[in-house]
Amino acid sequence: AGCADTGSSGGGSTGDAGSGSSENLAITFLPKNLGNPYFDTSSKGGKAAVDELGGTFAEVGPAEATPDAQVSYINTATQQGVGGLVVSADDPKAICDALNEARDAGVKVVTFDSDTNADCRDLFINQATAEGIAKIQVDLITEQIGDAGQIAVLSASANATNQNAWIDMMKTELEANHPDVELVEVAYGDDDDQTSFDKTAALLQTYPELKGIVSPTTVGIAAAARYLSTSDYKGKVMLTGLGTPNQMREYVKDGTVKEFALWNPEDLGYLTTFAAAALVKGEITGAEGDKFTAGKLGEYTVGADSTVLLGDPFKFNAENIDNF
Ligand code: RAM
Repeated sequence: AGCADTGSSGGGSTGDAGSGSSENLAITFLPKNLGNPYFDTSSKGGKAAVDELGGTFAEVGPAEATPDAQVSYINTATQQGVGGLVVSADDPKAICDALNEARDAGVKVVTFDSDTNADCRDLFINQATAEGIAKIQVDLITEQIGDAGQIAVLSASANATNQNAWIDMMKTELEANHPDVELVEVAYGDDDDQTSFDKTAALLQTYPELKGIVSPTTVGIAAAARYLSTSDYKGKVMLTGLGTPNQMREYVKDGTVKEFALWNPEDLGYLTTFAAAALVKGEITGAEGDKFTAGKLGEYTVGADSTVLLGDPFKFNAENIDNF
């Protein structure tokens, strides 16, 4: 299933005299941190796409999702002369200089999952609209607590671009449409399992009236579910947010969690790689209206602010969790 603009010439890209053989499809994935099953899955999709494209895949990343922990990995990728660098940003600004140095050296920079400021990357691949991700979580928690009472948010790290955008929109949505729900605290588990577990315990202790916790991070929701599942709060304090079906299955089955949401991280990694490759090949520049084909996922069009949208989030519950 080729697209119309490749084909007979053999090269496909414009510019210097070199043909397709000069395409640098060494693609490096740099997640927020290593050891997170969500990023293991997005990297799996990324590797599948790199293999299809005949390139070389690498994954590197820090142990902790702190604001500038990714800088040294970006610098190394630049020195190595990779073709594409794919990043889920721990901070919208702290890694910008390093990314722009990479771009000056010819590396195509694509953010996915968690963006930087728009002037430090060529493209952002967004898993779903921030409004949509915020709305689905507000709908889930308000439904589960009967649309009244105190809730808390257990987020990832305090500087995470994606969670901060979602939380802002969740606040707006709560204020506009859920006057009887009070958001009492946004706590940060740093996308670390133990920190998230401890922060869950602290929230429950600090707010005895707490009705629900929303955790917009797969690490946070899994740790919070583990805490709740063996506590007196199980089934009394509601927990929802964004989780992977594999991590959440047992907590849906034991009644700790009713329903939560996510997109397909594997597809996100796959799409991001095809976008990076299209930039490397010169098929797109990242301008609004640019079109490229992402293998089995089909054709995508670049939207405003050099952003590509994967699709809509999906809800998981006891009825469907075994299908994933
Ligand atoms: C965690 C990370 C990631 C986020 C998901 C929902 O794995 O914080 O950035 O998109 O949760």
